[in-house]
Amino acid sequence: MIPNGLSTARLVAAVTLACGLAACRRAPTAAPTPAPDPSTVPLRTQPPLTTMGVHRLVPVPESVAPGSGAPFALTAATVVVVPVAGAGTAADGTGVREAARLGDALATLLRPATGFRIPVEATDGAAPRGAVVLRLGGPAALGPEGYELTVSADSVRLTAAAPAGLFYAAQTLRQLLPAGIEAEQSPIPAASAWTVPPGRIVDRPRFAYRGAMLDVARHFFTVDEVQQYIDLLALYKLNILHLHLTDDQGWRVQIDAWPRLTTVGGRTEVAGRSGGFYTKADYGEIVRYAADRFITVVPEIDMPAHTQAAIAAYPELGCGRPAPDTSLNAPLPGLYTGIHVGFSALCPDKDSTYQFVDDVVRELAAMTPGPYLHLGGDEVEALSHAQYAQFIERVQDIVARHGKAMVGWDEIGRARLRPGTVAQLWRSDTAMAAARQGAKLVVSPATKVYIDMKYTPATEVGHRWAAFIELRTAYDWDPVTHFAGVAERDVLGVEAPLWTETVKNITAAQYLAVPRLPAIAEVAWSPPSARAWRSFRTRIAAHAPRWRLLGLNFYPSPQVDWQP
Ligand code: TNX
Repeated sequence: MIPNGLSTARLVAAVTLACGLAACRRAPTAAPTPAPDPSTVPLRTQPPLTTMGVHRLVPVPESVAPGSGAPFALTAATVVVVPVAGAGTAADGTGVREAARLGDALATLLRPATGFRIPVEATDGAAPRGAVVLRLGGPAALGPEGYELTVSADSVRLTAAAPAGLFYAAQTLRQLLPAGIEAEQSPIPAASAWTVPPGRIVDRPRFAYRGAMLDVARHFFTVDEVQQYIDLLALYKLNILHLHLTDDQGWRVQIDAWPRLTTVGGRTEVAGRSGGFYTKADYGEIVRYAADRFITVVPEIDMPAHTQAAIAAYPELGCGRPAPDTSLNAPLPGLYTGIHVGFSALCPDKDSTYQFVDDVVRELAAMTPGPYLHLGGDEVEALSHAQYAQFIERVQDIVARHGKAMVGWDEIGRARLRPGTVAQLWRSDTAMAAARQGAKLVVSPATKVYIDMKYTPATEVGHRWAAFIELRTAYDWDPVTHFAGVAERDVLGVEAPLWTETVKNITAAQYLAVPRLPAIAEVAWSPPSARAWRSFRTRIAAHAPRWRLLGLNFYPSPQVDWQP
């Protein structure tokens, strides 16, 4: 599905066009701009909200009820309070520890811009006036991720039945404050500016699986860059980071039993630039950083196709077919640096292939706390139907033996699926074949959520094979009604893949992800009755000042009247 003759040279230059001062901070390839004199840079302030409403909230909550009375104000006297006794505190203390950790994280978020001390206090008594209170023990009906956020002049109360809900309540509180809250130093001299309007939000997600995929195989992304991507997911209440760890162009995760996968297979990337890989410690660091933000890592080792990097490292894994000529500076025989797909395949007829898969799955399962391992299964051109089906059936059994559920791209619907296997829909009817076998679907239609697609013919970075995807296209669809024959119960959730053939660095990734990823996060989180494009386009407009302060590059879609 990849067009030939892609002009990689022209791609990233375009990305920096929309990149303001703060947005360029982390961009290694951005053209150097002379540092401006801080005294001449106007301070951008976003006024506080005066009534509670959906104004700036993305994803839009299930219910928002404005209150009467004065707003809550963060002041030099504000404390964050975590109750340690009373209803709902887990007997084993983990709940209290998690609430305390989240209290610390919230205070850490509020301190730099406000300049207030904001101590965190564990208490078994009543919270003092003016406190921000995080309490576990809300009604079970809120579910594992829901929350209530109640704001009055006296206090802000974040309540949830489980820790993830407290985290999401804090993200909502963050968005109710002026964007200046994201600043490293106070941009707002008047303390009275840090107010939150009175009212009550009750909120919980529509889908349990709300994901984003980052392809670190076509271009490698460092641990720090992946963490920046995780921060973006967390702000919009996404809870799955699918890492596409291997492909023809690179193998990016250490496997002790097969060391050449990374020492050889990780050496390069698209266009012959030097690649990279994650050691087990690196991978663990990503998993922990994500988990602290209630994000589960779903690692993908794509097979049987998309495996040229592994075959270059261990030629016996293939059936002896030569790799296509790679005109773009491959540094070693067999390493592929082009962007064709479908040509490579693990040899499905040798038992040694399944020993390899078993080793990889065993090591990957051991370093992955989440329930899913993604084994790809897409775009196989080199095998017969029978070979493909037999391969998928055998590797599913291997994943199950190592205690995980397998996810595969929708083509796996052509094989016999085990109960619990998940199919990721991207384009084809084979997703329905999977659903008919009882598989749950992760919905990723290429024409809506492939955020490696260009926004318009004029945006240079990205592909165009599936569609041009402007912001409204990414927003205005429903994951259930969009597909004939799919019911709400078939859908586990929604995921936005970012393939990186054209994406050389995190600045380019952000340009493609923002604002589409927040739009897709709302598709995954919010009830259909609360969603509407006209509302979304005004709400998302208020996020631009926040992105600038966060140093996030974004595409300033002309469909939105962005706030300065
Ligand atoms: C199709 S979608 C692919 C990827 C490419 C992508 C580019 C899918 C399962 N496979 O290998 O990177 O198109 O848009």
